[in-house]
Amino acid sequence: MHFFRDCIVICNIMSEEIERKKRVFSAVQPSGGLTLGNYLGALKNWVKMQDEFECIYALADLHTITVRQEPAKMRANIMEAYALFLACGVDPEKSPFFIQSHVHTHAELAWLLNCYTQFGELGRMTQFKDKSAKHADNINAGLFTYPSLMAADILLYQADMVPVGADQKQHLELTRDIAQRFNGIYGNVFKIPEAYIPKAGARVMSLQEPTSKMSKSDTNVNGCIYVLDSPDVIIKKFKRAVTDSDACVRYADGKDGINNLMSIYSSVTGKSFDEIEREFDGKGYGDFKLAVGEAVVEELRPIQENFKKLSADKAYLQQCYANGAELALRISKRTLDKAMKKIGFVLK
Ligand code: ATP
Ligand code: LTN
Repeated sequence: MHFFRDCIVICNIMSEEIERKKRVFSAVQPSGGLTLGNYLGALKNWVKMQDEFECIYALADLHTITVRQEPAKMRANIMEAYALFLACGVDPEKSPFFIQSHVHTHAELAWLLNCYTQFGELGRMTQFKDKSAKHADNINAGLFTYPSLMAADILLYQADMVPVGADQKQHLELTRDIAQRFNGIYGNVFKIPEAYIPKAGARVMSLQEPTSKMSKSDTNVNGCIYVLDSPDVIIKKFKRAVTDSDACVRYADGKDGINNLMSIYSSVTGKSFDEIEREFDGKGYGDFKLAVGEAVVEELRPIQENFKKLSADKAYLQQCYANGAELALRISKRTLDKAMKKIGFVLK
């Protein structure tokens, strides 16, 4: 008798636990060389969120072909990114982690959403404007409709929260607008997701040009730290980081280089800006830059070691992404079917 009562209590607790957990979805493009910006702005949070939330993560490989890719390099980038994300702590046992092109519902819902997204809205996206300026010879329709595919990624999973760096906020807002428009016509089909933008690491800036974000497409290699850079290279890049003539480690307007280094140090060590200012009181920029470099090396060391082991085990990686895709398809197909039915398609 007690046994059955206990079972019911446990089941109730478990179902409350399942109901209470919010769902998180995020994706990153495997477009080569994960940067410290990607890691601190996105990935580190992915890992942290896994215990508190029900997380689903993806490599957005379909998004990468908005910019011309070399086939062999593209394949290598996808495999490297998959292993690297696991090495950073994405746990496929806790969070389905899949490759976007393996789950056909993404491209399908993206087409549907394209028909509920306005030309004017897409034209206002700053990423579109930036990327079309950068790739003036290839301003393709995919680059323009990129945000509808991103909206499909998110809305398929009825995600409550989407952890991204600050540069993706505008795309998230458009996703919400598209979802609200669709729901306004057809009833409650999509959950309206919230952006989750971490304070520390939200926008890691280039070490050479601290007014623009650290980016793998940066032409100055010293501006960008890669997660797989060797310790020597990392220290060298930090030593060369642009600062100012004030020679005082404090967070203030106009000190973009130092502000950026303080943000990086804070997000890696967990120290507040006040603590950092006290730690380097009376010390020069040379000491500070070295300390930031060393802290970053220590943060990345275990990741690099894990990466080496994981990338040698192709069978394991394959099993992880196949399982991830199977689960993702099961969840996303329900949303796609619901949306298609509401629009008026005849389902098989
Ligand atoms: P590109 O250099 O081509 O613009 P990217 O480095 O921005 O690419 P994305 O795939 O667009 O790479 O970004 C992956 C994730 O990393 C996103 O969540 C994005 O917000 C975050 N991110 C990218 N760069 C930074 C940065 N400098 N600081 C903080 N977060 C970043
Ligand atoms: N557009 C994003 C990558 C991305 C994404 C997503 C992020 C594709 N689909 C869904 C969050 C949710 C980028 O360029 N960083």
